[in-house]
Amino acid sequence: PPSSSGQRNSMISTSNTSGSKTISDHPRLNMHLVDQPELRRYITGMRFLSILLATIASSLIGQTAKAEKPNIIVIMADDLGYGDIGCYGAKPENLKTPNIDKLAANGLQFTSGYCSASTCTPTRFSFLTGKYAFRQNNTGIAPPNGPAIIQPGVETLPSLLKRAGYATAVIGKWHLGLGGPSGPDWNGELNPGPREIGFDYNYLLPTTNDRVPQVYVVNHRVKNLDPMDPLWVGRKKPSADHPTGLTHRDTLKMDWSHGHNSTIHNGISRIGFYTGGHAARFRDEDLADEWVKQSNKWIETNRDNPFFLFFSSHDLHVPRMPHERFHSTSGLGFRGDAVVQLDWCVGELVKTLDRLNLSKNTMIVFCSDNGPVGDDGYKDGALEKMADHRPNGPFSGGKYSVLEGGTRTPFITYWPGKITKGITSEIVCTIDLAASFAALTGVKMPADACPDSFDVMDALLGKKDAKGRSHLVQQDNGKGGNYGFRAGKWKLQRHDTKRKRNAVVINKLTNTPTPRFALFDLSKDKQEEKDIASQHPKVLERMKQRLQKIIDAGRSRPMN
Ligand code: NG6
Ligand code: CA
Repeated sequence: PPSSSGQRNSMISTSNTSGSKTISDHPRLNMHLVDQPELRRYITGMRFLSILLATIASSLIGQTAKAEKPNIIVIMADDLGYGDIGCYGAKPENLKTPNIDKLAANGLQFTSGYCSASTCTPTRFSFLTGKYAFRQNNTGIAPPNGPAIIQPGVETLPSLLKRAGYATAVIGKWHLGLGGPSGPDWNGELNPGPREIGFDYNYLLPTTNDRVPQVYVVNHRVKNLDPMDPLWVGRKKPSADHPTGLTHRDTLKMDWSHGHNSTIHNGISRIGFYTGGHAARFRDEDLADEWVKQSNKWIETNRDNPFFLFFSSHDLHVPRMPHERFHSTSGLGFRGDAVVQLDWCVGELVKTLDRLNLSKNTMIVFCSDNGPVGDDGYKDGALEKMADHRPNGPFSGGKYSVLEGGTRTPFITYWPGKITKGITSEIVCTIDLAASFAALTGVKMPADACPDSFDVMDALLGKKDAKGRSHLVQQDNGKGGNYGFRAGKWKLQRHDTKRKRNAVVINKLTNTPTPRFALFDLSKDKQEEKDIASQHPKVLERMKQRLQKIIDAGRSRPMN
């Protein structure tokens, strides 16, 4: 398991801005012996011109020398916990993740790498916009018919990268809504969507696979939709005889445990109802293969561009139904098998980069959208088969919680030859990728863009003495709920709504009452079990105020 202290040894050399003298320093232009007015005007004009040229030249040199344009792949796992990966402490007898471990061994592994929320939609919103999701309505877990959450015109990670000349794509789970205020027009144009906020191409699962419908959205359309069999998606049972997880429970190949008892597809009942679109429907088992296939194709097509691929895996979200060849490959049932499938995907993407000779010019970020969960609505044996596996590693809590396990997740950067290998305890978050990649690629960010995204690129590259963030707000779901606030070793919990410690994760089902504010010292208490607020009233007060200030200010990225 990784040590908590950073251990970086060598420094990465990046090309430096040119310190050469500008042409206005040339001695010949500094003559002062000329008397003739014409010649003087001429010289003054020349001097002005030369200064102008020098300024342009130096700014151009500065930009090209500083900006690097590697290909970028962000692999975001779904519901993957800190302890679910070999290099983060998963025991091999439970789970083997050789491909992800290889990324870490040849890259940089973060022990304080975070996503910004403990559910999917808010983390993804923040990852793309660089803005804390608690600042905006409508950022809680998106329903099947939810409209686009990120509005066209908002600066996003892909829109910034497009300005740097990148080809951009998202392949995989979306869960950020599609269409105008009335929601997606499933049989027509699904607009706005990813293409309106900076992606050139999308190949999506619209929400989550436990929500209807099970169809791919390619650019603005449902793929393979037969107009004679239109797709209908709704919240109410469409007819009295429509089979559901309640009426046809005995036909299910995976039973539900809570919710998830509406329309049945592929032997699994879901959240929400749908009819039609039969030719467009996919099998759960084929999702990962399809996304790898489409990603490989897209990478190959764009091999000569700088490209940005958001590979948005559905593993290990429920329903956990990996391809048959992965069944029983972990010791942990479907949940573990889905991790093995995820690891396979990572291996395939790396293979493609190697095959196309792109590895040395591609930076990969591997991360998760929230912490782990055991039973998330299906009886897939996750809890029963957990044995001594600890999906949240040394932390407590997981998905839905502001405890560390909710947002502290695997976070690995990989760029052969560029990243200083090792393990680091610097704090970084998926919300920082927008500002960090903008800085790397030399794109200037408008002052009001990505208000909570910090440029931590040097820390992501493992540069010597580079610092990550000094503080981070963690949240559970949507606007105004519960917060975690980490600053150094201190962690403040603020419960505005639930007033419960939500640790319904994994082995123990604790949902105990909590005070509105609680304070923990993470250096001694990773589990956040000992509230020391009363011993440290000044720290408590300072932390409360800092958090409130960040909430009120509407931004936390310094103006520059
Ligand atoms: C919850 C679902 C859960 C999961 C989650 C979203 C029920 C009872 N629970 O409402 O199964 O779908 O939403 O997960 O329906 S997330 O990772 O996309 O945020
Ligand atoms: Ca998730």
